[in-house]
Amino acid sequence: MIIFANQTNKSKRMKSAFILTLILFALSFNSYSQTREVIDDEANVPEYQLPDVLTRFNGRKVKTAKDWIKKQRPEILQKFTEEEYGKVPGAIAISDVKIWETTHDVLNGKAVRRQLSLFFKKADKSLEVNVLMYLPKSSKKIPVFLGYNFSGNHTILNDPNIRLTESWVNDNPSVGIINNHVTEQSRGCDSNSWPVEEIVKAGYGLVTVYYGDIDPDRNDLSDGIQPFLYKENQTSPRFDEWGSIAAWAWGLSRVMDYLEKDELVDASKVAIIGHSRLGKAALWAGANDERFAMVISNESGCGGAALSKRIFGETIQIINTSFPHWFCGNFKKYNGNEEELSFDQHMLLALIAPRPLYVASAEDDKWADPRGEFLSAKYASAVYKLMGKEGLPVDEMPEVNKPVMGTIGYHIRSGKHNLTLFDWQQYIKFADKFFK
Ligand code: GTR
Repeated sequence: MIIFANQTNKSKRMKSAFILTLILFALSFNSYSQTREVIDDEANVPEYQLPDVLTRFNGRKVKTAKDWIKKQRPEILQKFTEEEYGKVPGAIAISDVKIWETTHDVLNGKAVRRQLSLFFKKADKSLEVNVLMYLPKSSKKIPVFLGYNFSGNHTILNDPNIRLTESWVNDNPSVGIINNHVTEQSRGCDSNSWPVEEIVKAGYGLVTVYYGDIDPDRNDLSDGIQPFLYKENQTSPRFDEWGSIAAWAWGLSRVMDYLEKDELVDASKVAIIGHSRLGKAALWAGANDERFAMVISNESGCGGAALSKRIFGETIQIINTSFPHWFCGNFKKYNGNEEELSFDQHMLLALIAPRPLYVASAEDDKWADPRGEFLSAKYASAVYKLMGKEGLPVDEMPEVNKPVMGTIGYHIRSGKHNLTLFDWQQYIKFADKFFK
């Protein structure tokens, strides 16, 4: 059962009493949360209260689009920044761009392949970010999907011309990723998730980057982009400073800085897409950077589209324990303590409004809580409506493999946690609806 929290003074007083009780409880007993089992049965979901996206933290109601834009939106963005993902403590711009190639007759003469590197430099530090683009041949500027890949640009297609990343990569010996480095063997190993020909045929470009070029996905606070902004003697981000998800989101914005200057790309039509942890990064990038015209979250789950207060599948405690580097330090205080959150992920989705947003789940991906992802999209819709857009066109979760598309799109597909051709086909349709 969901109850919307109403921030009246009385409820605030009750809340304080409740917090005190909770603290005392936590001190005197071994916290229930520490031993809490993973819930994957709807019948066992505990009752929870969601904050209303149109009620401000001071209790006032948001009644107009102007109030949303001027007051509520910045306050919500600030909460997520300080309490969950962490702030970027300064600015770093692209130092150099090196275009390695622009080849006009790839994919049987239908596409252009461009490869380039963005360089970031500060004092003795330097970071190279490889960008791979496939675009349909055209005299016009092309709308694109921009998304991170998991193991290197060369994994999305078996094309011997794609440059290999030299960054640290998660080991996967079965495809030839050994000692945290890619080899020739891993070319095309993730091509099932990247239907490049279909994307190009539909009139879209694909721009992809290996996320580890921005920040390798390991709990090492000395690599990646964050150290570029450490103050003297600082060795890790402060409690309210960027974790890896915020770093990856930052990276998407820097790629956008480049795309705005690329003569082949229509930068007013860039859809950012991400699967799983990269879906979390895409949502956070979309919330922060309104230049992204569309945001697509593929099974982003906990810390992405799924509600945190709804305890189902992965929880804050689990994610913060498995991946301590993903979120900012402040987010750890919500481990097993979700009721203390003054916000939830439907408010993150609302930050995308009024831009088109697609949230996708998979039936067998209970870990990401499909229903929690759907409800989040549903409760974000209030902001879309306030801004004169449809939001999600349904109130109840649609059947499996029956996508729905308002200004918010949603589907739950059959099968496992993955980015599939079916998912892409829906994203292309969704993009057609708004970009063509
Ligand atoms: C899981 C993690 C999820 C999700 C996933 C992925 O291990 O628990 O939150 O991000 O990884 O990125 O594939």
